[in-house]
Order: sequence, then structure tokens, then C-alpha cells
Amino acid sequence: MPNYAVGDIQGCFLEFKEGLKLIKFDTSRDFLWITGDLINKGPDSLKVLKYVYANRKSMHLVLGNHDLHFLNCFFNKIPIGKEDTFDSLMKYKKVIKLANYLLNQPFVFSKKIFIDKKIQSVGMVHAGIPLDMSLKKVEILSRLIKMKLLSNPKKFLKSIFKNEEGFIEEVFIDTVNFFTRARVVKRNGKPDFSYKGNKNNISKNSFPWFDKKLKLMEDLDYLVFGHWAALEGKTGVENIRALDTGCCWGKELTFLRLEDKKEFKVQSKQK
Ligand SMILES: [Mn+2]
Repeated sequence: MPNYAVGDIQGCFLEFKEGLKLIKFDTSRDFLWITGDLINKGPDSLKVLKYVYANRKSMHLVLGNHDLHFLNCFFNKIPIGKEDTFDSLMKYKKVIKLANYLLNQPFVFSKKIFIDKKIQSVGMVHAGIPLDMSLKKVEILSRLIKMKLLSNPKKFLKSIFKNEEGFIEEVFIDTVNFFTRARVVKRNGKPDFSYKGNKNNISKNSFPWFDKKLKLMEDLDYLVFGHWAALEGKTGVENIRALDTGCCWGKELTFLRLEDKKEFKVQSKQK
């Protein structure tokens, strides 16, 4: 029962399907971990989501910023932006089923799997984890946030996207933003959301969120994440793996078999 992780698909359905063929993905036996941002920017968001939903028993996924953006547009009836490419999803007659499926997904996922005949804990998040958060704290916060999101999706999403202030406690907003959007953090540990470049041009007052010793890694053997395509898959940290390799920007889609860390890459068909 191999576990494969895949980076941000972002509506690149052809590459996604090609990758599943390459890894000989078997829905009766294997698990696919998806690092979030399943949709937007690429051409086939609806096809990606329909496939993942149809095979949901084999899927583990976490929410990314683009998934949340879609949920905000859907639940708050906000027209999609000029740069957004998920209009076919918004117009799909069963969109509510797919929106509810996403709404129920976690921000952080972890599971124990067999690696080298040992049980190891592997975690997944879309963007990042605050330096000082233990796995237990991450899990409790994720669960509290999920309860708030499910109890009132409209208001929660409005607060996240800042079109309504003050309804949700700031700690939840900050945590969701860290899980779904962080790349570099300042010395005080707060994210600087403006930086999207590679690891070499970060100002000396900031550093990648995974560069310092993370409390979370005391309880995890391995962590995968997406979101930061400019890293091109490299973090420089042995047991923390970046999987967004910019498929929707014309680069590639990366799959990683968690049991032996073997990589499988599909060339992007996007420009
Ligand atoms: Mn993202």
C-alpha cells in the first residue's frame, strides 16, 4: 500500500493523469497525498476536483490558498477574478458537492506509515507551520479552525479574506494564513507574505519557515508541503520536502513515493 505525495496540481489535469499512470496508481491499494491548491491557474480545475472526489477513499489532502479562494467565491457569491480559471467549476451543477468536500478537508494532515520496516510519522501542510507549534498544538488548532469554518463558512471565509473584520479570533486567522500562505518569516516568527522569490534572494532579516529548528519535527519524521514553486523542490532540510514544482507555470508536476522517497516527474503542458 504505497503512499504517494503530489505537489500543487492547480487544475493541470492532463499532467495529473499522466503522473498517476506513471506511478501505476491503484485506487484499491495506494494512497495519494495532495499538498493543496488542487485548482486555479491551470485549465482543468473541475476535472481535477471531480477525479479526486470520485476517488476520495484513496486521497489525503490539505487545503491551500487557491482552494480557500474558490470556497470564498462560492460561499460568498463573489465573482471570480480575471486571473482565476475555475469558472467551469463555479458553473458546474453539482458544485455544492465539491465545495462541501473541500470545506471538510484539513489544513494539516499526518499519518503513521511503514518506512524501512519502521513506523514513521509523516505530515503534510500546504504552505508552512509556525516554528514553535508542536504537532499536538497544530492538530488542536486545525480542528478548532475546522469547526469554526464548518459552523459558518460564509463568515469565516469573509474574515480570512479580510472583507469582514472582527468575527474570528485573530489567532485562527493568523494560523490559517500560515498554514496556507507562508513562505518566509521575519525574526519575530511572523510571515512576510510579500516575498515569493527563491531561497537565495531573501532579505537578511527574513528566512524560510523551515530553516530553523521546528518544534513540530520533534513529533514527525518527515514533512511534505507545496505552495512555494520558486524553491523548485529544494528546501536544504533533509526531512522536509517541497513538492510544488510549478506545473501550472510550465515546469513540472512532482510525485514522491513516501516509503522510499523515489521521485516521479511529469513535464508540464502549460506555457
Ligand atoms: Mn498556494
